[in-house]
Amino acid sequence: ASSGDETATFSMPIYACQRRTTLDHRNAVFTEALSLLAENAELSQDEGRAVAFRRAAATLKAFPEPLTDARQLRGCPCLGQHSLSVIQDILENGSSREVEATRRSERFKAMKLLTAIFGVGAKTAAQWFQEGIRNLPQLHQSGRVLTRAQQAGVAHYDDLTQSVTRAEADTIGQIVEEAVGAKLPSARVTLVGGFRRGKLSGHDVDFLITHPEEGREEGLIPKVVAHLEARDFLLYHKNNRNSYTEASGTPASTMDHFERCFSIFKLPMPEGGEPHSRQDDVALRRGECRRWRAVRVDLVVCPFSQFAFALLGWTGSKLFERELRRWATQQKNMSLSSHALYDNKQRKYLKAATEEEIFAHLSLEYIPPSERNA
Ligand code: TTP
Ligand code: MN
Ligand code: MN
Ligand code: MN
Repeated sequence: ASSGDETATFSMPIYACQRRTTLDHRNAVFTEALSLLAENAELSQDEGRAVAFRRAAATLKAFPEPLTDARQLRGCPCLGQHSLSVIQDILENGSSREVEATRRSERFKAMKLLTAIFGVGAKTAAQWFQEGIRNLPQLHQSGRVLTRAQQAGVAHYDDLTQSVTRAEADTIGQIVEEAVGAKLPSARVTLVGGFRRGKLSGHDVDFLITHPEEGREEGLIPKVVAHLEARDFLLYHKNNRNSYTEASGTPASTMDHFERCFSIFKLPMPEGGEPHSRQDDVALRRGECRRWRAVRVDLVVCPFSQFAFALLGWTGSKLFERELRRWATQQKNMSLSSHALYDNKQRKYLKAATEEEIFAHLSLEYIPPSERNA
């Protein structure tokens, strides 16, 4: 129906898992502003607000044209009063006062800096901030006792706050494949996380490992870790055993129960390459040859029958995953996790060998990884 003005109303599905969201889009100014507010809410442990801003940002990532007038947004889902006022502010003034004030605030800056330490979450950082700690020297002076993870996080802070390139991810992929192949031939290693969605850089590298004969994958992590350690590829690791059973499985939870390893790799740098970090410069001036950098790596092992669910769950984005679970619960009366899909009405688990089958069980159009960048 004609509405008497030029802005065509176009309809966008409500759930991000119903939409195709590519890495590049037309509204970065708006999505970056809303993402900063989401991040600030996460740092304040206000999950509800964070999700609201993440959903609003995702709506704009999927918006097909540059936004020049708020009226273009009629019919778009997940834009609450707060997000709309931020958008309006940017349209009128080129930036949002709230966003810029947050960006400059002492709390936001310090919380970002502290949570960038591996092993430090919002809760710990808030406590430190409360005690007056704003940066690494102050953390050091405070004499706080750090966990083993945090000690590693501080020691490799410069490297770990520098993004990982696709080339580095591929090099680590070769190292992981060699180690896995040595311990369990014909096991399969799949690059997941942001790099599977086509990102050109990331904060870490994620791998999913499985074996076509179910059961053979059990206990693989400690063996792979020993292999990597013997070759001096690990600066830090923390292994977790598989703790999943169908009975124990609150099936729709965010955390999964796979055998896994959160690690920091010692990645050799190509000879003659540029020194990467300040630590490198210092080492080189001392005459030490320190041609490596620290990189966060997640290794996850799953039983073959859960592979499709684990692949879908570990590919992300985090909002896309959240929306898939919300869709499953609200629209299908099903519970989706990285282990399984349970149909509450039929009271049975629905099997799937591929991601395509999971989307089909959920009555969703298949969305490939490169279009899950919500
Ligand atoms: P991340 O590595 O945190 O995120 P990312 O790879 O999308 O982005 P980045 O480039 O910053 O690394 O998580 C990857 C996926 O793994 C994400 O969809 C959430 C999922 N995941 C789980 O399913 N369970 C977990 O316990 C964790 C830590 C992540
Ligand atoms: Mn952190
Ligand atoms: Mn990742
Ligand atoms: Mn990860």
